Order: sequence, then C-alpha cells, then structure tokens
Amino acid sequence: MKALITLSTFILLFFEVSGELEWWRTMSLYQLCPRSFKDSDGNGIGDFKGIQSKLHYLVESGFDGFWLTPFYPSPFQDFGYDISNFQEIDPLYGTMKDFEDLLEMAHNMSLKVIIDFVPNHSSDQHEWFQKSVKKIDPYTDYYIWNEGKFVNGIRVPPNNWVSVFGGSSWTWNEERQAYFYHQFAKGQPDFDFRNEKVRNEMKDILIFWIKKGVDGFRMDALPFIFEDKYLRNEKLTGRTHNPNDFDYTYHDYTMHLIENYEMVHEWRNVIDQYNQSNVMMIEAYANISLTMLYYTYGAHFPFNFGFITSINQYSNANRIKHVIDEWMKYLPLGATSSWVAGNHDQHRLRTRFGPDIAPIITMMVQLLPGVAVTYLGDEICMEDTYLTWEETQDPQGCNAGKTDYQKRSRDPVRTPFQWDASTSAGFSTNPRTWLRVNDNYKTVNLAAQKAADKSCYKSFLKVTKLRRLPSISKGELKTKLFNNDVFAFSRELKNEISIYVVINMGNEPVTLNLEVFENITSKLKLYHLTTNIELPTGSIVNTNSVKVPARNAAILFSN
Ligand SMILES: *[C@@H]1O[C@H](CO)[C@@H](O)[C@H](O)[C@H]1NC(C)=O
Ligand SMILES: *[C@@H]1O[C@H](CO)[C@@H](O)[C@H](O)[C@H]1NC(C)=O
Ligand SMILES: *[C@@H]1O[C@H](CO)[C@@H](O)[C@H](O)[C@H]1NC(C)=O
Ligand SMILES: *[C@@H]1O[C@H](CO)[C@@H](O)[C@H](O)[C@H]1NC(C)=O
Ligand SMILES: CC(=O)N[C@H]1CO[C@H](CO)[C@@H](O)[C@@H]1O
Ligand SMILES: [Ca+2]
Ligand SMILES: [Ca+2]
Repeated sequence: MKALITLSTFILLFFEVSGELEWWRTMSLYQLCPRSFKDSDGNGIGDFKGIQSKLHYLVESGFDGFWLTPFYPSPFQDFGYDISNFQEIDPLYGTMKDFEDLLEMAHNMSLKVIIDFVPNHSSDQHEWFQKSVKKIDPYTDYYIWNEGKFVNGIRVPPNNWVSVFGGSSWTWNEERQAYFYHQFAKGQPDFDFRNEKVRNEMKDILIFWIKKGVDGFRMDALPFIFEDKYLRNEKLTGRTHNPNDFDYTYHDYTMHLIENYEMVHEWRNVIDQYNQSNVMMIEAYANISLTMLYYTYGAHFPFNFGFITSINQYSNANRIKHVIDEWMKYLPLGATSSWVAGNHDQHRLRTRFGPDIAPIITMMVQLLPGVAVTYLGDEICMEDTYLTWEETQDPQGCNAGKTDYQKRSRDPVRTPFQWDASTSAGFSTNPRTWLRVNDNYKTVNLAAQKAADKSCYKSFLKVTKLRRLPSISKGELKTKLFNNDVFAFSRELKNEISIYVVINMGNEPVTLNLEVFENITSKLKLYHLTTNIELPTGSIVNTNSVKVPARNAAILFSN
C-alpha cells in the first residue's frame, strides 16, 4: 500500500516540472576518486588542491559535475569506504576549508559536486564503534551485536551469513564478549538500522552536507542496509561447499530487504526538506525490478549497471539492444535513465571490452537518454594495471589470497590518472605513488591524446559535445536490430536535427538501409566513426546504403 502511494507521489512530482529539465536529468557526470586524480604536494596521494588545479579539465571535457568517492577520515582498509568520521575530511586530502574552496570553485565553474554517502557501516576506528564496544550509551546498540551460540561446547557465530569479501560476516570482539556483524571487511561493522538513533544520525549527516552546499549524494551499497531481524540462516546455493565463499548461500535475509527502500524514501524526504534541487543516486546491484523499485521509493535515479553486468566484448547486437530496451521498458514514466560502463569496483572499460568496442560503449553511454557516468580515466581509455601480490591493498584481493588475488582485487582499476609522460604520469612529482602508475603511461596519457590527430579522448570529446543538442537531451529513443551483429538507435525531436547511431559488433563491414527509421531524410551526414578507419567523416551518405566498418560505430545526422 505504502509503495503505491509513494509511486503516485513521485510520478506527480516528475510532471510538476515542465519546460526546463532539472540539471541532473541530462548531466554528464565524472566519477572522481580523490586519491587517484591529482597529487598537489608530492606525497604520492591525490588531494583536494590537486582536484582544484584540474577542474578546468572537467569543464573542457564537457562534464556537468563530478561525484567524489569517499574523502572522509578513514584507516583506508577499503578505499575509504571504511569511514571513521562522517562529517570530517581526511587530512591526506586537505582540510574542511579546502573542501569548501573546492566546492566554491567548482560552483564558480558551473560544475556540480555530488558526494558519496556510505550509510551501511562505519570503520571500526569510528568513535561510535569504540564506544559501542565499551557499551557506552547511546552507542551500545549502534551496531549489530550477538553473543553467538554454542555447538558442542564451542562458541560459534549465530548463523551462516557470509561477508561479501569472503569469510563469516561475524567477528568476535574480546572486549565486549560478543560478535559484531559486518557485510564487508571486518574493519567495517554494519550499523543497526533498526535503532532509531542510528537512523537519526544518518539524517544529520545528510543535513550537514546539504548545508555545506553539495549538490547531491551517491548512496553506497543500498541493498545491504537492513538484515533479517531474526538472524535466520540463509539457504545454501549448492554451488560451492566452501562456507567462506559469498556464493555459498543465497542472500534473501541480508540483501534487498524492503526496509532498505523505506529508508530511501525517508532520505528523499530529508533532502527535499532542505534543498529540493539536490539529487540522490543509488548504487545497487540488483535485478531490474528491484533496481526500478528505487525510483518508486524516491531516488532520482539508481545506477543502471546493465553495460557492466549484462554485456561484454563478445555480446552480439541483439543482446546489447535487449539490455537497452529492457531498461527503457521497465523505466517508470517520466523517470530519468542513467548509463554506467565502469567504476572503481570493476575491471576497466578498455580492459573488459578491448580497444574497438570500449569507445562504442562510451558512445552509447553518452548518446542514450538521461544521465551519462564516466569513471576516472575511461575517457582516455586507461587500462587495468597489473599489480603484484605485495602491491595489493584492496581487502577483496587480500582476502582471496596469493593465488587468487588477481581475480578479486579492485586495485588495477584504481591506479593514478595518467596526465602526461613525465614522472608518475604527471599525477605526482613523487616517483612513488599510493598505487603504482600503469607502465603504459608514456603512451597512454591525456597530453599525448590531446596532441594526436585521433585518439580515445578526441573521440570522447566529439561524442560528448552532442549532449548539448536538444534531440539528445530531450529526444525520443528508437532501437532497430538489423542482424546478429548490427543494431542502430535514433534520437529524434520534432523540428530538430535527428541523430542516428549504428553499431556494428561484427568482424565484417556492413552496408545498411537506414530507411527502417520512419521519416528519415534520404541523405545523412556522417559525423563520427569510433575507430577512424579510412572513411572520410563529415561526408554526405545515402540513407539506403550506409557503410559501417567492422567493430565500429557510426554517428549520423539528418540534415
Ligand atoms: C568564486 O567566485 C566569486 C565571485 O566571482 C569570487 O569572489 C570567489 O573568490 C570565487 N571562489 C573561488 C574559490 O574561486
Ligand atoms: C540547492 O541545490 C542547488 C543544486 O545543487 C544549488 O544550486 C543551490 O544553491 C542550493 N540552494 C541552497 C540554498 O543551498
Ligand atoms: C527480482 O528478484 C526478486 C526477489 O528475488 C523477484 O521477486 C523478482 O521476480 C525478480 N525480478 C526479475 C525481473 O527477475
Ligand atoms: C512521420 O511523418 C508523418 C507525416 O508528417 C507523421 O504523421 C508521423 O507521426 C511521423 N512519424 C514519426 C515516427 O515521427
Ligand atoms: C557494490 C559494492 O559493494 N560497493 C561498495 C560497497 O561498500 C563496500 C564496502 O564499503 C565497498 O568496498 C564497495 O565498493
Ligand atoms: Ca597529496
Ligand atoms: Ca547492513
């Protein structure tokens, strides 16, 4: 019942705003990890002053704003997603004043700033946890404590829950003589969201940052907020006999609980109460109906991870078209889409899709309707960095052990941005950086790509420039399948230039008749090909015989 009421409220809300679209609906957003963007003081770690010095780069690249991954004080056991104070800045990145300056300068340059909100857990170094261990009120029940049970006289955790990073999600605390629950690393105890005091703390954190003037929040790990009240055992999947493997059990009692959605609804109310222009975006790896439910409960949008979870470089045209169509089919009326092809948790776009297909994916992300998200470095086609076991820092890699760390570690996608061919790729004056710079930086770097006639970055600029066209920001989307290898989509708006994007995933060139698009003009202007093979761009082609080279995509305009 509650869900229905919420749904109608938000659909109304979408329609209240007519004419100008709200800023976030068409934004091109940059995911910026402060640690890896730009180091200003030579200690090998990126910082706020470094970001400030490069804001013009974000403007030049056509971004409307950036999402900062965590910069809060943290023992940094998990890329800063283990937070020891939610209302402070880690001194490695600067001071609160530096943050405020960064915010002001970004706003001066018309860039929006969205920050990471990590409500599920804190660091075990957080004052609240330390007081909870000592049972100091009101913190005693801020976390999920349990004394466990005895089996054959031996104390064991209360149930079979497995952490995302592997191993039991319960860790014994000597001092309190109880287990605490952690969905991720053991340095990241989960909050007890059934405790109203915890919920109020979280609201206060949101209000604190809204008052500072941020433009919105990216909310981390939403599927994990609440757990089953009765701590029931999860059902076994039978897929592995290793009780330390996350895949050992289903996660019906620890993920996607309806209470998570109700929490989102409450947070949206808090945001609306303080600044209705702030945006709330949700990180949730979930199936399509559970993802869409976040809209229903008041998120401005959840991330659409379809290009990460449902396709790869071997996907055929039919598959890719299906992933797009399915998203659009489930999308609530009036809601804003988002498209994401990479982030700090996945192998790099270029590594997953290879040199030909990666720019095609970027093209789709930029030209499909709604929000486009670009992960730091994907605009210059950075690749995964090989790191040795000794160099590995990510707990997901470390917990997997020396033989398996490469399968799980997320460090390869988190290495510093490659600005130029100088020391440490121009990221730092220090030859030693927090994670090693990729060896390929002498050739793969921004300066080289700016200087080259054709490059990944030049292609990126050419494509993102189109986002200013009305048919891209407001136009309709139509998709057409030609064969297993080829599909196309159009972005059309009455009285505006229409855009047609033709994608050939196959190993052969194709010649197509685009007259399957109703009312298309008989001639088209070729604007861009992803891998600029010989074909002259900017030329006029006949709509009934459009040529697209193998493993390429073409952008065409009606004229
Ligand atoms: C932002 O712009 C205002 C008005 O032009 C100026 O006074 C201020 O110094 C600028 N702030 C920063 C951090 O550049
Ligand atoms: C509210 O948020 C919008 C968009 O982020 C921002 O432009 C505006 O300045 C904010 N208003 C206040 C009063 O902070
Ligand atoms: C998504 O998962 C939920 C819960 O497991 C299930 O009820 C629902 O049918 C699934 N939806 C789709 C489209 O698979
Ligand atoms: C094509 O043009 C006709 C005549 O102008 C119009 O009625 C129809 O709606 C158009 N179709 C599309 C898909 O725009
Ligand atoms: C999908 C996911 O797990 N994302 C983040 C959730 O939170 C953990 C722990 O903070 C991070 O490591 C993940 O990146
Ligand atoms: Ca630094
Ligand atoms: Ca939780």
